[in-house]
Amino acid sequence: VLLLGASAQETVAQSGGGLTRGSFPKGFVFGTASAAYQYEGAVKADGRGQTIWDKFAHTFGKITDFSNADVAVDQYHRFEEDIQLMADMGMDAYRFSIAWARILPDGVGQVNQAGIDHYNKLINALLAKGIQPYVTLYHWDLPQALEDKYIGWLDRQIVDDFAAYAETCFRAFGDRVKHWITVNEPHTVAVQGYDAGLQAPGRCSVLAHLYCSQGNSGTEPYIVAHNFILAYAAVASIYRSKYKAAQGGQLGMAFDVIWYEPMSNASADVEAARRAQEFQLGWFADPFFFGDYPATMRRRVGERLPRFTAAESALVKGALDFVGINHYTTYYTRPNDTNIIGRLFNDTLADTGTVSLPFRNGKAIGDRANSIWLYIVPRGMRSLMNYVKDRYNSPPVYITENGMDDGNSPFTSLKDALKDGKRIKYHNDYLTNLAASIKEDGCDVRGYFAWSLLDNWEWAAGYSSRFGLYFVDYNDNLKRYPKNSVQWFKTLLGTSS
Ligand code: PSG
Repeated sequence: VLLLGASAQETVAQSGGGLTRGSFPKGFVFGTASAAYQYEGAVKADGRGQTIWDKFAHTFGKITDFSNADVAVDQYHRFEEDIQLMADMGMDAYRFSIAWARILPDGVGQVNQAGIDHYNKLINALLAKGIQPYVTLYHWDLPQALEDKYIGWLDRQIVDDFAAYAETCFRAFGDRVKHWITVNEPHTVAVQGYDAGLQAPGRCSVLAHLYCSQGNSGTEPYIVAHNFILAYAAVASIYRSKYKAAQGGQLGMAFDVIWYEPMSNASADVEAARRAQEFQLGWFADPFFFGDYPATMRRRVGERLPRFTAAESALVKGALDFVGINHYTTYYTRPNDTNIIGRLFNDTLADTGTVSLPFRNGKAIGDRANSIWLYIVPRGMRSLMNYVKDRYNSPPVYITENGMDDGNSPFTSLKDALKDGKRIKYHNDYLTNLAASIKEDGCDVRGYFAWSLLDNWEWAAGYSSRFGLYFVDYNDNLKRYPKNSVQWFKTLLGTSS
């Protein structure tokens, strides 16, 4: 069975799996994605301020391999080389994030010209190779100064400060940047940062504050989420009134979305899967399309769920130009209203009254990647695109992230690490389902970004996880080597019929 699997992967690798650019609509955008803290390194260079992730990564016990991203993959200094790697594959676009603390080291106030200069160089170098910049304004690296000043995203003041930072970026880069992803995965931040406490700023109240010294898992995720939504709306309103006419760009957010399949056909399971999705995508997307949170959330979370005033609701509704979707995996879902573990570890999960698992009757839903949460279920992509189309009336969508990781074993030779047939099959199968959702189901999907260009620093998993199309040799000066998936993408992107 193992041998058969491997040879099937090789066949896909050689043929390109039958996918070509022609499998997608004209103008469909292909790119790779990254994030400042996971890539840049150079954390003290050119006046950059400290961020909550610098502090978190340097807190003992938070990162599984005891690493930090002080150096990461050094893209701050190697961006020209890396842009050549993108050009070699024939990529149309690059999604990267700007580090707020390079632009405004204290989060507010004095602009750091060296930070502006850096991103100008990066953007110009991309455009010189014909690669469009898709810019994330916030990929989790909040300036520590704002966490110290008012506990960051928990305070309404963040809305104005984020808007001022965004406006600085529109002014500096908006003549060349036409796609802005304001916030990456507000759901992940709310849940991992303020409920489970597994990511920065590491707040939670689970286990009687034994794990996090401060936080409230039952209330803070909802407050933070609310401020993300209001911050987006403030930024969109500024962009539309002051910059859009001259710059002509588009604004969106990138939502992390697991696809939930009912554990069985039983109506309780079907209901549970729907509810899990309302608590994930609905929590953030419903306000932008309907002006309020899902009714299910209001019913279950009650007074802990903040309310939009009529004016806020009007500002939020219709503020997204496109929906960004980071999609990796699919789970089975069933109801669970006595969720003891959920209550202990994760209060928003307990609020959903559901449990989602990658197993049914002891059988996995798909092959697993290296990350314990990442099961490979390509059909989930097509189901999810149809869900977005049906629930939100066909908004334009970009897949802002999709990919899988291998482990980082000291016993794997470089030669073997470059043989990533499993990754090729992953992208082939997810892209095949994406193409079907567009061509056969009529979903309006405009582009696809593979996570990630290079192996990089995978947050709490540190360097133990390798998501790259290119391998990075952490033992030899961070040298980049193409994995086989690079050739696969090159073939896909080079064929036009
Ligand atoms: C969060 C949640 C899921 C997947 C990925 C993320 N999920 O529940 O399926 S994090 C996301 C992030 C990026 C990471 C990448 C891989 O935006 O920075 O490196 O995915 O984990």
